[in-house]
Amino acid sequence: MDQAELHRSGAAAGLPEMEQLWMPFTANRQFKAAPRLLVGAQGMYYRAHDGRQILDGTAGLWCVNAGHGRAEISAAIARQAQEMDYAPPFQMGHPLQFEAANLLAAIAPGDLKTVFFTNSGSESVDSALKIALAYHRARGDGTRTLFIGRERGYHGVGFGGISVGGMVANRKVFRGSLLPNVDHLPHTYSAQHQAFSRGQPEWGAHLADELERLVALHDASNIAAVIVEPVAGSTGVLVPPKGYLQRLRSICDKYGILLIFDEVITGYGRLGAPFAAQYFNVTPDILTTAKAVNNAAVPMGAVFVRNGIYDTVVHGAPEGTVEFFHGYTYSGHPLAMAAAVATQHIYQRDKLLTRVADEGIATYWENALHDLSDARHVQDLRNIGLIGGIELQPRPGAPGKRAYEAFVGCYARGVLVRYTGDTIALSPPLIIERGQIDQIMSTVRDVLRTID
Ligand code: PXG
Repeated sequence: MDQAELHRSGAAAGLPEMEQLWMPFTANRQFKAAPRLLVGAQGMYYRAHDGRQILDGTAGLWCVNAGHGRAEISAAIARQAQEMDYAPPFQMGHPLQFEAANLLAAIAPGDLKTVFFTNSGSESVDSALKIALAYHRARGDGTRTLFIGRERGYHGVGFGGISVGGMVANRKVFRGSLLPNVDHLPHTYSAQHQAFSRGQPEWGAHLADELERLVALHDASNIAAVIVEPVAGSTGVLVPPKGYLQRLRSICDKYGILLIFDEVITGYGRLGAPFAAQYFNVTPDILTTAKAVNNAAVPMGAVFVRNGIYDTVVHGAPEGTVEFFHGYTYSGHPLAMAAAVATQHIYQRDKLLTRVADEGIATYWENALHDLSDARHVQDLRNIGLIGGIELQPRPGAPGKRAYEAFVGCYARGVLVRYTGDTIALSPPLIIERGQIDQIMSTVRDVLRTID
C-alpha cells in the first residue's frame, strides 16, 4: 500500500492525518502504516481508538502510578486553571509551589528536604548536574567538574543526560558534541552470573570498586559526581547487585564525590517505598524525579537536594543576588503543582507508596513473572518491586524484532507492555490487582508461543 492509499484507508477508519507529526522515539513509518492510538484511560485500562480496553502494563511510561483518570487530580488542575493559569517563577512565587515542595520533602529520604522544580526527567538530570557543579564551586572546590555515569544508564535526552548516559543509540549521532568531562562505570549486568535472579542478584557488588579505579585515573579533586539509576529501567531492567549501591556510597564519601540517584522511574512507590533510596537504605546527595511526582497529569520534574548543598550554594553568594543561575519558565507551573499536591494526597490516603510491599503485591508479581521461566524464547527474567524484565533470545540476524512482535501481539490481545532491545519491560500502576498480574503474564506467555 502506498502512502496515499494508506491515508485513504486511515481516513476511512476515522484516523487523523499523520504525516505532519514527527513522533519521538518512534519508528515513524512503521507506526503510521499501522497506528496504535489511545483515546481514553480509567484506572488500570486504556481505551484504544477502535474501542478496545487495553490493560496498562506500563503505567503509561513508568509514570501513572496511581492509575488513570483520578478525579481529584483533574479537578485540582481545572480549579487551578480557572484561579490562576500561570505565574512567573523567577523572583515571584505562588503558594502551591511551596505546598508541593513541603509534601515532597515529607517523603524524601534523609535530609534531602530541598526541592527544585523542572518539567521532565531530562531537565531534572541537567539541573542535578548543574547543582553538583555549583556546590563544589561554592565550596572553593571548582576543579571538581568531571561526571561519572554508567554504561547502559539512561538519564534522558538533554546533552547532559546523554553524556552521562550509556545507551549507544542515544549517543552515537551526537558523539562529537557530548559534555567533555565524563567517564563511565561498567554496567552491573551479567547473564552468566545473574540470570533468573529473584530481586537483587547476589553477584556483582565488586563492580562498584571500578569507581576506585576511575578515582585513581582522574584524581578525586577533579570529580564532581557519580550519577546512576538505582535500578536501570530503559536498558532492560537491570537490578543492582546486593551491596553494590552501598559500596558506591562509601567510595563517594571517601573522596568527597556527590552521589546522584536518578529516580525518574523508581521514585514514588515503584519498589514499595517512597524512593529506591529508602528501599535500598542508601541515601544519595541529590535525587532526580519526574513522571509519577504528579501521576504524569501535567509535565513536571522535581530534584531533591541535601539541605547542606542548598545552604552552601545559597550562602556562597552575596546577599541580594541570584544564587543559582538556572531555572525554567515552567518551573513550579501552577497546573503541575496542583496536580502534584492532589497526587501526593492520593498517595498518602491510599498508602500507595508502600502498597506493593505492604500488600504482598511485589511477591505475587515476582512469582508470576518467574513462572514464565519455561515460556518460549525467554532467556532471563528480572524483577524488583513492581518492575519486571523479560529478556528474549534475539532472533538470529534481527535483534529487537522478537520483542517488537511480542509488544504488538500483546497490544492486539489487550495488554500494553514496553520493549527495549529484546527485553519486555513491565511497570504497571501501583493499584494493580492480582488477577490483572495474571492477565499480563498469561498474555505474554500466549503471545511468545505465537511468534518465531
Ligand atoms: N532518567 C530516567 C532514569 C528515565 O527513565 C529520564 C531520566 C528522562 O525523563 P523525561 O521526562 O525527560 O523523558 C527517564 C525517562 C522506557 C522509557 O521505555 C523510559 C523513559 C523515557 C522513555 C522511555 O523505558 N524514562
